[in-house]
Parts: sequence; C-alpha cells; structure tokens
Amino acid sequence: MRDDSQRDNDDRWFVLGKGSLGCLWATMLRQCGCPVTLLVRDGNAGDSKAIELTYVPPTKDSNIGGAESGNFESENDARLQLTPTQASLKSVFQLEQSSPAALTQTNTPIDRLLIATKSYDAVTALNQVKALLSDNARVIVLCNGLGFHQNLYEQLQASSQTIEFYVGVTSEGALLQSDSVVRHTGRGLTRIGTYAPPQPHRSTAAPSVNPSNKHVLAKGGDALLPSGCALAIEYTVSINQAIVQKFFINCAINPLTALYDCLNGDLLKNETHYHGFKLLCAELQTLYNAYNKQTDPNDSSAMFDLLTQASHVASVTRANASSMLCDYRAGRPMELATLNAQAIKMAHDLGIECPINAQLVSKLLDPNRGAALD
Ligand code: KPL
Repeated sequence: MRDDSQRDNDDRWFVLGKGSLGCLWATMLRQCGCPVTLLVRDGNAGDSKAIELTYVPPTKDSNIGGAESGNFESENDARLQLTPTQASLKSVFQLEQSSPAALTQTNTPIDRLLIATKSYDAVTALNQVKALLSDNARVIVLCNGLGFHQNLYEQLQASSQTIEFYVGVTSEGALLQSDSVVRHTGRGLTRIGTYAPPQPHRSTAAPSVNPSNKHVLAKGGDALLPSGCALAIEYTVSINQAIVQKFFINCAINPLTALYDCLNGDLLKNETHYHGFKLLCAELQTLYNAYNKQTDPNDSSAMFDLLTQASHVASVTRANASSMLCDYRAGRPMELATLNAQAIKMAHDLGIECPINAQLVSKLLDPNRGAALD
C-alpha cells in the first residue's frame, strides 16, 4: 500500500483493459476533463506513453436503450441527461497508456480504477495493480458475468477496508475498429451500485449498502464519476439484482451467437436459431426462478421473464456481434466460466438439471464442434 502523502493524481482514472468497453469509458472520462491512463497488461516496465484514441459516436438510430431496454430499465430519475453536443461528435482524445509493471516501477498511486477486462482476467489484472491502490481508492468493475465479484471484493478488502468497490452493469454498445478507434455502436444505460457480498436468504434486490457509501449513491452522478460524463449512468441499490439479470441475458444470447456464428438479431430471425434460443431461455428461466426463490422468496420485484427480456436485448442490439462471438472469431478465450459454466454450477448447487447449458459449454469448448444443439 502506498503512502497517501504521495497523492498527486487525484482526478486521474486508470482503466484496466483496452477492449471496446475500456476504450469507450476512457474516451468518455477524458471528454469530461479527467486525465486517463489506459493500462495494458502486455506492456513492459518503462513503457508509459502518450496515445490518441478516436471516439466515433453512434448513429442516430443505434439506441441500445436505457429506460426502454428491458432489464436495463431506469429505476429512478438519477439518469444523467445527455446534452445534444456531448458524445455526438467524432473526437480524438489524448490519453496516457501504461502497464502495471511501469506504474509499479514508478510507484504511481491509483485513486480511481475502472476494471473493464474480460471477466476471466479481472482478478489477475487487479492483483497486478492492487499494491498501488490508495486506502480510499474507488474501484468500479464493468465485466460481464457472475462468480468473480466476490473474489475481487475479498482482494480489495484484504488491501484496505476503506476502498470503495462498485459494480457496473452496462448495456452500452462499443466496438474497437482498430487499436486507436472506438465506435460507440449504441447508447445504453450503465447501472452502478456498491457491491455487497451475497448472504444466504437475503434479498438480491436490496443488498445492504455500506452506510458510508449511501451518500455517493443518493447524490447521483457527480460524486462517484465526474460530472458531465456523456454516458447515461444510474446509481442503484439493487445492483445484485441487475448483475444477476444481466448474467441470465448474457447466458441466453452470447453462447448461441458464438455457436451459430451469427449477430444478436439473427437469434430472433432464423427459425432454427430461435428454436434453440427459446429452449435455452426456458432452461435458464427455471434456474433463475429457483435461484431467486432461494435468495429471497418474498421478492416480487425480482420477477423476470427471460425470453421477453433477452429477446428485447437481442432485438435492440440486433446489428451487434456479441462479446462472446467477437472472442470466438478472434480465437480468444470466451467468457464461459463466468456465464454458462457458472449457470451450470449454480444449477448443480440448487439440484437442478441443465442439459442445454452443459451441451452448449462442451460444444463451444470443442474445436470440432458442430453448430447445432441436439
Ligand atoms: O452484453 C452483451 C455482450 O455482447 O456481451 C450483449 C447485451 C449481448 C450485447 O451484445
């Protein structure tokens, strides 16, 4: 842990992960005046450098959706309004690029950290910068999936009990057109809330909020993120519910798009794909219901029709290649461990069969797989 007297970097955001989401957030934080350092993990010590990142705004009709987008629905008026000029112009931003090794060598303190890596990389990535976090650092994780937040939380708690840890669930669409150009493919909504470890028979809908963080949530955008951020952000005390529901939507869409090698919208258009999608949603719905019943039997606000919600997301993101399809096409590992393999684990714990998920995971891990579900 660094000495807090070394603070010289108070407004700087460090963004771990130079994928599409990391680059989108880096440009948007930069746009509202914050210095930003993008952290890449394959760099060598000593390789901090100035870079330029071009932001390409979405076209007018590419609204992935906030208030109108199913489970991403805004739950209060805390959503920030975009002004017409914000994030509507193509812009080039100056940022710093560095690596955990370079920051460690210079003992650079980190007060604000955004983790936008693949979910399977998040814990390793955090470990590489953990020693640089200040005692009151603010950490936001934006990765897809379930099952790794607790691990991140424990790592952070072990560093300092006063570190603020938030989870963001986002429906923003972004695509890296090249190493230095990020296209905002659709405006969505990012819901952010304080992470509270799940406790048996406690509500996922209303986890306890660390009292010291309540004011941050209640105040809306200005306290946690810089004012003027051109992304739609909402602070929620129901982040666990948002995480779980987004997890189920990703479990329904992502693996099928990789299996069929198709865009999100094709799951609804192609008869065979839609048949697979409906079967998968039905299996996941049973799992969601059982999980929810176990975590909070009385929580009616957690009612959730997966086929409707996932169809809605697939429809509004119809032109998107899902993140799992992008990983599959690029030959990168897919986020199965934190999505469908995690669903299988959840099902096992609840004593539920989930053969379609099992088949999907084994097919996606098999290089000689066929593109069909039995
Ligand atoms: O979150 C996504 C992803 O691709 O990971 C969806 C919502 C499916 C949009 O593509």
